[in-house]
Amino acid sequence: MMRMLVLAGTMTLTTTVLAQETIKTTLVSGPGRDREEGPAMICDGDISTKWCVDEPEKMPYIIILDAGKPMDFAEYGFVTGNDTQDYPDRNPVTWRVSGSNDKQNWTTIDNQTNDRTLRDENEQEYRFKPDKKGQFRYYRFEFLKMAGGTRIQLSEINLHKVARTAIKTTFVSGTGESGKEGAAMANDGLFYTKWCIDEPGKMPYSIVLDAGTQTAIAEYGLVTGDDTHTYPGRNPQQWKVFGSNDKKDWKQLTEVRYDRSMRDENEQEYRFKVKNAMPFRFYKFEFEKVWQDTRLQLAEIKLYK
Ligand SMILES: [Ca+2]
Repeated sequence: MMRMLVLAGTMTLTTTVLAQETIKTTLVSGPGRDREEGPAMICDGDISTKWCVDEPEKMPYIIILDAGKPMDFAEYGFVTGNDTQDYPDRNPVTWRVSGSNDKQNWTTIDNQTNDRTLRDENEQEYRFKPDKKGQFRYYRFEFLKMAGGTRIQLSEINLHKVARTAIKTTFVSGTGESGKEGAAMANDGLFYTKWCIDEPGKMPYSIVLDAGTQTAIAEYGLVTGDDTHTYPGRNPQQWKVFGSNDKKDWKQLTEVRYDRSMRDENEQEYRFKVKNAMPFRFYKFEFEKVWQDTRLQLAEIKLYK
């Protein structure tokens, strides 16, 4: 009972800390309906509501947000809609971000052209670091092109004060851990070395990483191998992530089934969120299924706080 209470307390604390890292904004203007699926839904703090508009004559679609006072941010995040998986191609691929203090003189702080970072997943956040920073009260997002067609949908635009930072981890153990393509290669910091294993009798393939101190991870990244494009089907399809402080008691943090977001590309990182993040020192990944047969390969596994 006592233990449950402690865990619940930690979870609340983590949520609060994360919430404070996001700047509260209000909508100044944007195209679309007044209420449901209107532009105000982009900054209501609720990822289950979204801004969704298809009015080609109004393109580029321009959203202006008010941060209340001049301030800068480390990263901005686009959160996909609640049904983006069923209705793909509504994510932006080309956009520009600008800042202003009078809504007339705008300074461009970021430009993305044909960027395919956003995937057709529901309610997932993708974060970007702007090229420039400045103290601005107003931020303008101009969406010039979507993945397909003229309809855009996003559930939130977040301005984050603190950037995600990678945690320095050390390798503890893993399936097939020795050798040139052993599990340790997924934690050597190099994208051109990889963990590559095909031993069906040892599935699920597991790897344990040490974060050094108890650290809550908000996200983790899986990096595809250096020849995944030539040898497709080696990306994981189903896996679980666990946390522990003693390498004995493992608490399951997240489970991914039938992941379709990782593509057969070389040395590409795909980020995944951890819901209910809690501080742990050790993290274990168990890969239960790969896309084709039984060979798994990953160049790196990265943890972010
Ligand atoms: Ca590596």
